[in-house]
Amino acid sequence: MNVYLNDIAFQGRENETILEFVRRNENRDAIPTMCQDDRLDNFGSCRVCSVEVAREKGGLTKTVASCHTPIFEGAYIYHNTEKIKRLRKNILELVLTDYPSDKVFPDKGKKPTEFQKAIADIGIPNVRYPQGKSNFGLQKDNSHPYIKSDLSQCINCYRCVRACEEIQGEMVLGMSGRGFATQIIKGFDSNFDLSACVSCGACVQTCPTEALYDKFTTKTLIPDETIRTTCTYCGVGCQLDVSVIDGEIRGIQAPETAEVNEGHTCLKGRFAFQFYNHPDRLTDPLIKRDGKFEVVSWEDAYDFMAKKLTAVKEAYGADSIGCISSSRATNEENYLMQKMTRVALNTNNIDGCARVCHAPTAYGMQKAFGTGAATNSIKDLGMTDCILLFGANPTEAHPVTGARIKQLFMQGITSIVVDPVKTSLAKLATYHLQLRPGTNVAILNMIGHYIVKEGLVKNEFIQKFTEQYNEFYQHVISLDMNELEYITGVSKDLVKRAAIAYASSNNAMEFHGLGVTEHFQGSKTVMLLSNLAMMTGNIGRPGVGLNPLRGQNNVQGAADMGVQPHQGAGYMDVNDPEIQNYYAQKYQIPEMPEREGLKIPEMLDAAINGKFKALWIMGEDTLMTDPNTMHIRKAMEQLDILIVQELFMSATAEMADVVLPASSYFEKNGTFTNGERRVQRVNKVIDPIGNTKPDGQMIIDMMFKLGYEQPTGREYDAAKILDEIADVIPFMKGINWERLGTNGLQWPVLEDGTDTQIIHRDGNFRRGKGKFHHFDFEETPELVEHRNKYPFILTTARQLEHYNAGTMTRRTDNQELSPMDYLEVNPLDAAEKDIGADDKVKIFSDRGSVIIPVKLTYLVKPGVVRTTFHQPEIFINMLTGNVGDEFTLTPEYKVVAVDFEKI
Ligand SMILES: Nc1nc2c(c(=O)[nH]1)N[C@H]1C(S)=C(S)[C@@H](COP(=O)(O)OP(=O)(O)OC[C@H]3O[C@@H](n4cnc5c(=O)[nH]c(N)nc54)[C@H](O)[C@@H]3O)O[C@H]1N2
Ligand SMILES: Nc1nc2c(c(=O)[nH]1)N[C@H]1C(S)=C(S)[C@@H](COP(=O)(O)OP(=O)(O)OC[C@H]3O[C@@H](n4cnc5c(=O)[nH]c(N)nc54)[C@H](O)[C@@H]3O)O[C@H]1N2
Ligand SMILES: [Mo]
Repeated sequence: MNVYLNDIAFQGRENETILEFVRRNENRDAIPTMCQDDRLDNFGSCRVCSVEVAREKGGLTKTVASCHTPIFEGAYIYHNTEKIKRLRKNILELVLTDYPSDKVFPDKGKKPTEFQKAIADIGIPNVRYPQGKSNFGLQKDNSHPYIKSDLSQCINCYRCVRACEEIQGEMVLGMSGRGFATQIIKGFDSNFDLSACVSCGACVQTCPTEALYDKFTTKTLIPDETIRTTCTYCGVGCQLDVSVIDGEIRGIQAPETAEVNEGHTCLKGRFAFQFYNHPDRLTDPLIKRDGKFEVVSWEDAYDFMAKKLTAVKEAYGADSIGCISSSRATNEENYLMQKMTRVALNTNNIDGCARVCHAPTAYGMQKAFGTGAATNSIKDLGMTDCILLFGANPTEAHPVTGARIKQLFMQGITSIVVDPVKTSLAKLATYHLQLRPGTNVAILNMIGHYIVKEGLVKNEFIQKFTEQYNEFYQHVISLDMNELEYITGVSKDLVKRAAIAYASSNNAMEFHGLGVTEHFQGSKTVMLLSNLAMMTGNIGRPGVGLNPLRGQNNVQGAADMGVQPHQGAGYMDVNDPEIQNYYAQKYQIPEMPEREGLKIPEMLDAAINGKFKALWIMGEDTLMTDPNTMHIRKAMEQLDILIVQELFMSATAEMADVVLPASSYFEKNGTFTNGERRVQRVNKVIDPIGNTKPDGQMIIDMMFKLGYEQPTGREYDAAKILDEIADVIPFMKGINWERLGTNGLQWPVLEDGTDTQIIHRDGNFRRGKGKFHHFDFEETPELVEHRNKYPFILTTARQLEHYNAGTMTRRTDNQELSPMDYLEVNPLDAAEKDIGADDKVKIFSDRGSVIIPVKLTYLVKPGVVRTTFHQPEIFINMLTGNVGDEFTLTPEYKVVAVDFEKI
């Protein structure tokens, strides 16, 4: 398309607006804007971006808002004529009439806001009108710990209102009043604290003035440096721009160029960074002597550990030692940790948090497809027309992905939520199957049955690319729907309609979470979810697939690196002698340990049985987050040595004999792999706090003490270790530090650097053919054994503000936003037990009891109670039990037989 800009011809692009065209061909500042933001729908209200357009050279011109006017063939655009300059000045004059005169220029030492920049670009007009705005000089809203407002600076551009709705999917911000009285409101009020704000900060980031700003005044800082890194919290893997002044972190923004988060992030990524220099940070190595921690030098700590570990190995054998690695740490550190365990401690006893999390996903998907990772990418949400969200709550746990899903739900996409809780997405879904916790296999058998019965299967795909469909077919077709309706508590008619909706969509995407995996039948559920995708041909192309919402920032990476007792780096079977040779050669050692290692619960059981003597934990608060606290405590007490690498004196660190102070992710280099297999750089932002070291450095130091010389040298150098990883793991062959650039690469990455957005494409399953499995529903032993005495089902999950053990988020203002874990109870159950809204209850299971405040809510059905596990004051895992997934031993945190009473 030929389009002329100031009479010079340029090529226009399909669907481009005049603003985009001019900015692309001239520069970003060519046209000033106020109400426009690339991430928002065009609004065209301020008209500062006006330009003149003619149909032919010298023809009559029309003045249009460039942000929402498309280019057309042969258009003649003039964006800086005298007429346009006058118009812009007139508009600006009107806006400035009601804008504080002392905010026209940036404050001393501050960066200009977008509006101040526009004022400078347009030129300051004479203001001829009297002030009219009624909220001038209104009190500032200081009610939210992070987000502040000063509405006298508001220019009514609506960007915050649109960002709240279009980016986050909340409708907290709005405009109220008319004429001069028009003003931003938060919920029904003028303050944030009583609103339903989720604190994502999108409004602050888009606001072109400081009408909305954050506690850290991030927008107007002039940093010494802005360093891009990857968020430390969940598996979405947001990119963050961290501003540093004088070696201190002063604020975080979400870069618009980030492929993963496109200029958005949640309150943890944006605001919850103050933990990094909190006075509670561990700064020196500690050794416990006579029950008390003493500060020691690194050398003394290492010597002590080496001596103890060697003694344990000599007395009880290498397999009496084990390590738990950290999904919070980098790939390079996880790689080193598993390598040290295998080459220097000579055991396969290495495990990680996937054990208590998504291990069934990895296991089940490997069985069905051959690879245990998400098949598609998050951006495929733009290409799907049906979302099945099964046992996941992404608006709390994966907020940026959750916000995208919420947008689609609000736009009316076919949506099915399977969850015992009426989550915020369940409320918006076309179908919400509110099943009894623990009955996933039953409901998936119902869904399978109806799809088969309605003839909605893709026979050609099944014939060509899969095996054992017939056995599955015979199984589901013969099931009794009335019985399963009774078991699940969900009407069979509703299940049928949801099944038909899923199977008759063109492209259906499945997402799942811990509501699937943290169950007795967790791995089986994953295999049945895989069946659904295969039987309807919803796999191997854009907009479909099976997409586990992986939890921790680097849980995918930790497993890739070999943090598993049965598979080494790159998922190769440690029991296979050929594989053992492969690793021995790569690691330059004579031989690898032969026997598959112990999983975390097996290590702990072995400790209680006196066979396991040394545990080394890097970045996991095992005592707080593993199930059945008293059992874990007992196991830890039996150990000869417990080593913990931590940022803080966590509950687990308190139990340790040696505590090694670790540098946080801000203080080191490396990579994290997000839930869509994307390996992204973690860039060091500041120097290590106190006397801390990166985990990778500690491990290299200890490898050396234990007699293994790491070939990349004595320094933890992430780029060099990444090269070693690329040499060992075939699907990471083409990865190196330089190539990762700013948006990372999704594995498999070929030698030439080509990466992969979708795996198992076109029926090419990694394992050859996709495999169907079939199972009967089985009641968990937890309920079979205990429900008579403990008739309620407790299910535990997460909340937006806090992250797992809460060691980090509790040391930020997030604690002010959410100070406590609550037990959510249905009002009918509460009434029966005479429990009121402000009461506390004692809740007990076969393992123990805790005291917890209640919250009455219809979000849970009668008979089910729910809570989170973030606050050590409550320590909810005192109640959880030892039942786990049959194949992976992943604990059943989601079904606990309990009872409770008012105290
Ligand atoms: N804010 C925040 N974000 C986090 C975390 C955090 O602690 N805080 N943790 C991170 C980690 S480690 C992980 S693994 C992810 C987890 O993220 P999610 O998988 O979303 O985790 P949960 O909230 O524990 O559980 C998900 C849902 O499963 C439902 N559920 C419970 N029982 C059943 C059942 O029997 N069937 C079905 N279908 N559903 C059930 C619950 O009601 C809940 O809504 O989040 C990550 N992100
Ligand atoms: N009841 C109940 N319990 C649960 C769950 C549930 O749903 N219900 N979910 C389970 C799940 S899915 C998971 S993944 C686990 C999570 O359990 P954990 O892995 O124990 O949880 P985190 O809080 O992420 O703990 C990681 C620890 O690492 C530290 N840390 C952070 N960064 C670094 C670093 O760079 N280096 C080092 N050395 N340390 C660091 C933090 O201070 C923190 O104490 O909890 C499980 N527990
Ligand atoms: Mo997790």
